[in-house]
Amino acid sequence: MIVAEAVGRVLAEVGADTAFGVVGSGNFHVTNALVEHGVRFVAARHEGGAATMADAYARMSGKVGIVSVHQGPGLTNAMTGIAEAAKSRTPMIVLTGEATDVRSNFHVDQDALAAAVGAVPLRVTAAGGAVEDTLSAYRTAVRERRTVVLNLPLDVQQETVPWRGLIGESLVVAGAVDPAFSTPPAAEIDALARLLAKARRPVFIAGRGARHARAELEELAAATGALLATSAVAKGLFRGSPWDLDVSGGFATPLAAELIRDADLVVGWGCALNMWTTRHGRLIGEHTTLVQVDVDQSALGVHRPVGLGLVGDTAATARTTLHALESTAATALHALESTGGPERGYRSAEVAGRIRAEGRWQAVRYDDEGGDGRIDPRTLTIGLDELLPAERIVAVDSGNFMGYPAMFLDVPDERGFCFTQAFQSIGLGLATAIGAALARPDRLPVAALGDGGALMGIAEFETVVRLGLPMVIVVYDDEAYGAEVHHFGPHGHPLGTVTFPAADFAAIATGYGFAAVTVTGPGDLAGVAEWLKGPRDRPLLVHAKVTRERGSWWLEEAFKGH
Ligand SMILES: Cc1ncc(C[n+]2csc(CCOP(=O)(O)OP(=O)(O)O)c2C)c(N)n1
Ligand SMILES: [Mg+2]
Repeated sequence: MIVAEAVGRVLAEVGADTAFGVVGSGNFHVTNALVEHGVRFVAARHEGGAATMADAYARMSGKVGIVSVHQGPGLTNAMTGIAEAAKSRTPMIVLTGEATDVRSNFHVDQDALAAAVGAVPLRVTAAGGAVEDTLSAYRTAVRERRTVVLNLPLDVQQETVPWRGLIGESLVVAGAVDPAFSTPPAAEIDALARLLAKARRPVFIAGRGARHARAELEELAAATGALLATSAVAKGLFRGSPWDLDVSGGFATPLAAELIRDADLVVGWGCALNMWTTRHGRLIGEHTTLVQVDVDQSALGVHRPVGLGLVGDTAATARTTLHALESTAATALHALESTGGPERGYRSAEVAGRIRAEGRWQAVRYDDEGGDGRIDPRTLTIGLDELLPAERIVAVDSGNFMGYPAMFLDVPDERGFCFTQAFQSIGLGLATAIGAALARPDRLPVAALGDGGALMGIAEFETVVRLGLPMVIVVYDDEAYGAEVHHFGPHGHPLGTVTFPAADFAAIATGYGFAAVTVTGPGDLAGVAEWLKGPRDRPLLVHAKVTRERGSWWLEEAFKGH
């Protein structure tokens, strides 16, 4: 077989099950090999879409994301999505053809491109090493949680390679010692146990690195009376717990912000504790002890100085800390018991009551500002939250509007929310929803987009229809790059470069084969209810003309970070 086929076959045999891409001559054979060996191939209409779909698929399925692109422009088109995946440490492999002859039109320095955005450039350099090079890419992606660009030089792709099977090599992959299951040294576990035993108002904030650790964190939190919160990328992790404060940071409810600010101990679990999650540090009280647990030593204390930093897997560390607490019964448990039964730590009847009453954004009072053919985005999103089935998977693009769906749409768990915002790019939301939808076909996919992001990613409208996804796309249309309008408008700057004439999204979507509803007031949501009744054989686009007088307050936060 030729090298291109061997590469595809190796990835299929080690467990890749879905690949996303745009096929050209330089990745034709490798893509066909993937398909021949049982991998589902999803054709995107733009490589940027393909990369983000694979990223979202990996995040929501727990499997390695696979992308396949043509050399040169195929790869440059994919770069924004690759940057997002690399920043998010998504295990992903980008298979790309490579023109090594500098006189080729397709030639560009692909290693430099990959390295520039934090991806790992690797290459199949000769037929003899094709299998091992591919396995090495897979290992790097999985074990180090990296996004790998695997260059497939066109001449090497055509060389023949005998297929000897993967017996020895696949064992190497499967038997890999995963650093993710490491625990910190006993002295550090004891230090954390002591802090928890002493704390009166502990709060856990779980991030991306704790999305597999719900059970362990809930047990430790129950034993120590901690309240539970997440960063935006882990939204939904503690859904259903009476102690769930939902997202910490810019999207936090006033109650969550108050309770986190009043904590005497905050433990970040696999969470960067960055400016978003801590509101530039304002959610961390002056006398609060901050602890951070992360698999990556280099992540400790990067955004906030921490009193204690532990290197270890979040689930394993939580489990070991609980054992330490239980086994030092004389000291630690005594302290725990003295806080008294159900009123343990931060878990009082009063706090429970307040979380029940004010713990969700839907319960926070506001004055509806809709009218004159425009709907208040809060009213729109609360209305959708009530209508859409609870089994949903929500993807959110970037922009002024983004907090509304992130705050007012509940999700069933951490695999119900896909937030590709590490690079803060607009235009990734729709592809994110497609990748997420394919990872969780049991859930209704919801893509929340601004008009700017929707038009940037519109190439994938056709993909949604072609794949038959029962998706709801909500366009929060203010006929502008609202983020810029609200940032610069108050200072009297001209806004002609960031405002646009009205676009008829319902007509555009109908042209692609969508069902469409235009929403100018709450009554129009009846059209959404109608579509939900079935048969849902076409996706639905909700064109919401939203109020636009005012910028959102989380946007103010965002611009402080520039
Ligand atoms: C790829 C990219 N280009 C430009 C920006 C700068 N930017 C941030 S928000 C925004 C406006 C987005 O407009 P829209 O999708 O309509 O959302 P809105 O802000 O109006 O709610 C722009 C241009 C960006 N973040 N990413
Ligand atoms: Mg807009």
